[in-house]
Amino acid sequence: MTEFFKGIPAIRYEGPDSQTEYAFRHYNPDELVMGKRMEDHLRFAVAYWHSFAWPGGDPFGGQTFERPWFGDTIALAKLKADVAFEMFDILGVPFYCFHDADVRPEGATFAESKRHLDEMVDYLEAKQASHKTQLLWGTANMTSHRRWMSGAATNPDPDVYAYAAATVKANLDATHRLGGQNYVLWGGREGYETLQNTDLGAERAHAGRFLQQVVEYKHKIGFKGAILIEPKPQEPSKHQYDYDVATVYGFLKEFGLEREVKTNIEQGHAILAGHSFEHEIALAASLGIFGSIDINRNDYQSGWDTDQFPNNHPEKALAFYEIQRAGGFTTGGTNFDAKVRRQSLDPADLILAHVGGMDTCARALKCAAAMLESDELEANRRARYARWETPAAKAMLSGGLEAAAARVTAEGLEPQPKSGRQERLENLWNKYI
Ligand code: XUL
Ligand code: CO
Repeated sequence: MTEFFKGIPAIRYEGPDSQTEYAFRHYNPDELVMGKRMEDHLRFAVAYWHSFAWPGGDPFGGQTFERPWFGDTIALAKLKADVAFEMFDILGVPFYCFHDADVRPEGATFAESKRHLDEMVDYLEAKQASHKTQLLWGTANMTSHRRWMSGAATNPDPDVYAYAAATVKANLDATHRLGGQNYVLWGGREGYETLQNTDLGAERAHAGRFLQQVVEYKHKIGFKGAILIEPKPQEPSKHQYDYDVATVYGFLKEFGLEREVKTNIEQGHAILAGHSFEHEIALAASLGIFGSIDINRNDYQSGWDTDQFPNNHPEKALAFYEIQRAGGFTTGGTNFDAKVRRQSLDPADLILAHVGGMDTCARALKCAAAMLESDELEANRRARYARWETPAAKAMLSGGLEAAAARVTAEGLEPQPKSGRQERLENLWNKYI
């Protein structure tokens, strides 16, 4: 045991009336929700980067956190892993996620970085063997180092494309070895700062071919997990090619990958794109590309990607409702791609941020499940579209425009508008919150 979380107990479910700070009030892993354990529904994951690698900087100031594992040696990377697994144990989370740069020191060359990654993958493999927590997804950090400043697969320099290929190959191999259930690609620098120096067509073509190569390699090594794209409209780039779910779907179709690649949807990114989180989830589900979620929210006023822990269960219930309507997670899960605020210096802050986030999601899941089980909302939705089940309506979709048009005079159609019942349905929803 390290000293870092000394004195902090393992968190247990104590129910909504618990007066203990270190307790779950809603997250009860074994409780059955719609016939399935809550832990198996939510599939929580801790993000290694924000909890253990982020120093607390913002655009106006640098590091605020002082962690005993900060530094660029393998010994410190192992200490970081020790502390990370201590936190996973305290929280009882089933999963974690990491980028290469979070778990290993950067080397002077690619070969040295790769040696460091291999050594840390050995270490993480041993940790996973002796702990409950397993890998939800792995990924590569192709945004932080200056070599990526003009993009990874979309870089104007083909040598950087090669470096990106080597980096993703190494990380996919590592994820495969650690039994990861997904591999995520988030293209923070796959976009542009100014169109005036950018060949947008070439960059998109390179990104498409790159993704095909990733999928080909996944099949070659027998990786059974899902490949996930994480949409985001901007930040750090002014414009990112994986703007939102709809844009990603068009991109996947263009490169023949819509049956191979799904999405990891982040609430904060949905907000930046001008959508709600539940819209992005519902759209991905309807397109057959829903994979996983990053549950961190943004501040609605600041307009930045603030990566805050969820603390608003009515809002999250809308998201979990769409996830449950879509049949729930398969390989995906609920990742806290969230960081404590830079003034939250204490080890306890890290633990309690996750406790609050897990409780918020658990409460949201229970509301969503109760609403679904009652069928009240779904019955209304079915009734609203019921006339599409009639033969005349179905025939219109298989026939042409003229046949559909002919119905108007042949049947003397004069459609009478009906209430959308929005306020009544919102009141209904509030009954379950
Ligand atoms: C950045 C972001 C990433 C991805 C993984 O906004 O969300 O941390 O989740 O690279
Ligand atoms: Co994310």
